[in-house]
Amino acid sequence: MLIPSRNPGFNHPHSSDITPRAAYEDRRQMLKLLAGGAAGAALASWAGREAMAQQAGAARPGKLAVLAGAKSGVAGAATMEKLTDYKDASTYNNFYEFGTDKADPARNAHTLKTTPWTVEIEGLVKKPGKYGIDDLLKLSAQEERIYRLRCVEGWSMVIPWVGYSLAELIKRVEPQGSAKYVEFVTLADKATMPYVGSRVLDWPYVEGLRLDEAMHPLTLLAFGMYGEVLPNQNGAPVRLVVPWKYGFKSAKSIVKIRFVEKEPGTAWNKAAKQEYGFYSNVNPEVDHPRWSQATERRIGEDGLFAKKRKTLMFNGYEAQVGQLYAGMDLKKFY
Ligand SMILES: Nc1nc2c(c(=O)[nH]1)N[C@H]1C(S)=C(S)[C@@H](COP(=O)(O)O)O[C@H]1N2
Ligand SMILES: [Mo]
Repeated sequence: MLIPSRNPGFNHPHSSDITPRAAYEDRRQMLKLLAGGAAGAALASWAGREAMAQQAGAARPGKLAVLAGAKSGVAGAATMEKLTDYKDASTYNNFYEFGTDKADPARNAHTLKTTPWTVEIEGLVKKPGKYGIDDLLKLSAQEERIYRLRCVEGWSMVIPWVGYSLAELIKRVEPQGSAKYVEFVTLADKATMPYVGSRVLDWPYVEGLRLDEAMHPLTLLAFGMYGEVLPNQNGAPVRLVVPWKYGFKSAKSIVKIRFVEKEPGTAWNKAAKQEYGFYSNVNPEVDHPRWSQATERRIGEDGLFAKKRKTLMFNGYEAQVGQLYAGMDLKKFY
């Protein structure tokens, strides 16, 4: 099994180095040394992904300059899982502002204007304010972290995200004692987002976390993936990645982070309350009302007719996040 570390305390699955191209070279070196077994398979996948990345080269958005010199870490167990090809991760997306088909965001999101960009911090904090995207990028050292993203629809990917723990930002703005939840508001711009205004969802797309979930070190404020800035369709210039929750909790293209006392409404909960709860932890034991959540299909690896792989409790991050839900009835708080 490949799941995160059993270490006491906390240990992210992040990469051994971060300078974009060099990181991949380093990892390939490391994996060569380990060649054979799982490491051999992983090496093959890295090589394959690199080849794919080269083919897709023209469409790539460019390097995340701020990554150079970012702090290094230790490769976690999750890095042994095959990475999803960049091409799949950037062409099979959910970003309803740009359409409801998986191919729509890659086709349509070129209109998203990511500069200038500001993220407003408001609500129950001692230091509210506006952060330009560059200041936000520099607020803390960037890391590469390889996280699974598991969509409620039953597919998953493994993506090397780049960013830092949201907790770094939260500590900076000093939540007041009354702040219990964090609400994430994303861009809703009719001029550049063709589906904003359509009736599929109530716009803007909003999401929320309990303050302790938002503060958990696994919760990533992401600016890049595969060592480069996020493609628009993946939520440029800044998004959340909450790896133990269904993909829809990972809000894209965030413009506001608001600290509140009461549980905030969320886009999918408003759209279909019985189907999508506030918590939305990945849980193979709690079915979606219309389908099972026990298995998943890994994009790019598991063909449509292949046997599906088992979905793991909290998407495999139970050792790290299980404690957040101790004593809660997860069927009730789905
Ligand atoms: N603003 C916004 N964020 C969003 C969505 C969306 O439609 N709008 N879709 C969510 C869903 S359902 C998933 S599965 C993930 C997909 O992220 P990815 O395209 O980078 O894989 O983004 C989430 N964040
Ligand atoms: Mo999703």
